[in-house]
Amino acid sequence: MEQSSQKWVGGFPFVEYRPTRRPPEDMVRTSRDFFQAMHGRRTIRAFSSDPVPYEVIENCIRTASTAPSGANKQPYTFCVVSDPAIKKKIREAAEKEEHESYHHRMSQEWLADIKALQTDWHKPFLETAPYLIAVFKRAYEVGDDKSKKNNYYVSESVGLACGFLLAALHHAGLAALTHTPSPMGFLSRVLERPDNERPFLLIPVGYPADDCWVPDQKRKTKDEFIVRY
Ligand code: IYR
Repeated sequence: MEQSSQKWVGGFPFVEYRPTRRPPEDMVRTSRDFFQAMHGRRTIRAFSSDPVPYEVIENCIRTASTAPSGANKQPYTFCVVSDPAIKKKIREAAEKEEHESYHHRMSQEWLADIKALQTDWHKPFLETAPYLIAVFKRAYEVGDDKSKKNNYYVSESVGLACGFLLAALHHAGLAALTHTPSPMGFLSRVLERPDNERPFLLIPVGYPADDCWVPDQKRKTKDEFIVRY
């Protein structure tokens, strides 16, 4: 990306954006290669406890922060947990909620829909994975004078950032799980997050365990989700 000149538009600074145009054949090849690379990503539930350099996690979260967000407010906080005592607390609280969900809260249809994943309320990966990234959406900001300042399209913005994060983690050679123990209020309590933050996703990250198996599931083919006009 090249940044050349600056100018004022309606009283605000603008910078020129002129990324180098690439030949179409180049774009076809690189887009196909990127698709193949991303198509190789799998959600895992069996993690190795091998350590991962913190800088990799930090770089991937910085990539997440490059996603577009409503009014460029970047309405999220990424909490990176490696402390075993905190991971244990998170696991215990998550398993309590998940036990209740699997036994009483989820419908028969829902349970049937996820049967092929062979999940249950046990969540050992919350202690095994070297990092848990707890993503919080910031419903609003609090000004220095304690006034509330709006954020916009918060769920969309945080969802986009999480998509970038998962792509970056995969690109870096790591595996992850998008985990949504429900309800997730315990994350705010364990991590002592402020009132303007709401739990959004819990993402264990690490290498796959030596003996890691994933459901043999197929993705939809392009004609099932692309409509050309
Ligand atoms: N949150 C539960 C159940 C679950 C729900 C869906 I939708 C999934 O795709 C997978 C699991 C759990 O994490 O076990």
